[in-house]
Amino acid sequence: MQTLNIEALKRDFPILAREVHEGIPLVYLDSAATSQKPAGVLDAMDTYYRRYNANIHRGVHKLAEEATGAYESARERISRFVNANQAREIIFTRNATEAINLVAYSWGRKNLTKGDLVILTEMEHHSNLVPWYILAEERGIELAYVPVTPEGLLDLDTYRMLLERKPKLAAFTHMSNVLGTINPVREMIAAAHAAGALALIDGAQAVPHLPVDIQELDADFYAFSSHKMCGPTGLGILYGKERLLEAMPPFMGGGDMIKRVELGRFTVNDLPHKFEAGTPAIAEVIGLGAAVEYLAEIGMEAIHAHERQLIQYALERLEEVPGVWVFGPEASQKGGVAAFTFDGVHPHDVAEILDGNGIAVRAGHHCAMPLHQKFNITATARASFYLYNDHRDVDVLIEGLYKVRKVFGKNDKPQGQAHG
Ligand code: 7TS
Repeated sequence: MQTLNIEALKRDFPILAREVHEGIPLVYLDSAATSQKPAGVLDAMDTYYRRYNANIHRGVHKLAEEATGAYESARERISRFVNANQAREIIFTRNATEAINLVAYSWGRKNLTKGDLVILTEMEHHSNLVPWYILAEERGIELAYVPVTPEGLLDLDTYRMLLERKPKLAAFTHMSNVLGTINPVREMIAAAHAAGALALIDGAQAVPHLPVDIQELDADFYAFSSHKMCGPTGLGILYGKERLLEAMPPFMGGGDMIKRVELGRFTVNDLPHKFEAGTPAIAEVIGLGAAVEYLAEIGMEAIHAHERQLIQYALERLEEVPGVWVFGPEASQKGGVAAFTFDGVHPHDVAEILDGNGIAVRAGHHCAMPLHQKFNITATARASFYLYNDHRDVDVLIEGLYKVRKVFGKNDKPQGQAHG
């Protein structure tokens, strides 16, 4: 496999050339929150607005025809990128959150009743917790959680025990946005199926970073977000198996999702339009089409391999910094995410000092409050990597963390003390 030329890749992303705080080069380590966008994506959206902006599926005029063609061919490309069986199984939503909500509202309300069990995990992002809490309150369904081990892995023995209780659905993340843990989703999906349950996968952190083959995984539902994979904001994707989507009632009503409307009644449109009410994010879909083309050309295997060696290097270097405690498993079991605490310094202060040095990291609970509670902390600072980061970016982060120590008067401690 070819190694990536990161210097050249960085040039694909115009924003990475900018400076912050008057002359400090930007080091962007917040891609788990949102990725930067390559020029090809910006150009694709710009061209749509400049050359063929029109609403889709409605007009017969030239621009409408071009816009519809570009929108639907982007769907085809996105479908191939994750190896869905067919493009009609790819539904466009606003984000991964809405994709999961779509399943909870449409599939959940049709198929779940009082006493039914849904399995979640302790490492979920709020967007794969709260929709199920809402449904539990409304329907009286029961929720159970696969625990996270101290190493930051899912406790699969407990998962198997919970499956013996014949749940209707197991919904879990492919990769944790805090621990970076890459879960054994193929095995977990197979186990769910053997127990008679469906499996919904939150792939918001996986699709941008790993080769994902939805048919090989045999996922029933799979949700992800455009903006974390070099695409624009305002666009999420729900993959669903055709027979499941066909049997589900619409999520929202309005234009495009109908075949015919009379006063007082309507007939539902075919997939995927049945779940895409109203004018969709046309430019964004076209932008994501360009993003997956860009990622596919570089190769997801190469991106994953690059991030794996980068996180390994980052974990080694973070261990050197006294007082830093990184959460999650070892590099071989995780993607490019390092969430950490810093003895005696609040994560927000860590992030602020790093920002002063041009380094963008995130601090807080990262929308995974139950996971932080599990580890008895309220917040972490998080550095997250993508294809455009390199060893130099890690080195700048480490230099920044030594500056944090200095600001907090920790220069005097001998190295190697109290780190995790
Ligand atoms: N699932 C996971 C695993 C995520 O990391 C995120 C966003 C979502 C779902 C929701 O995605 P959205 O596009 O619908 O917002 N995660 C983060 C994060 O870690 N920091 O900011 C957003």
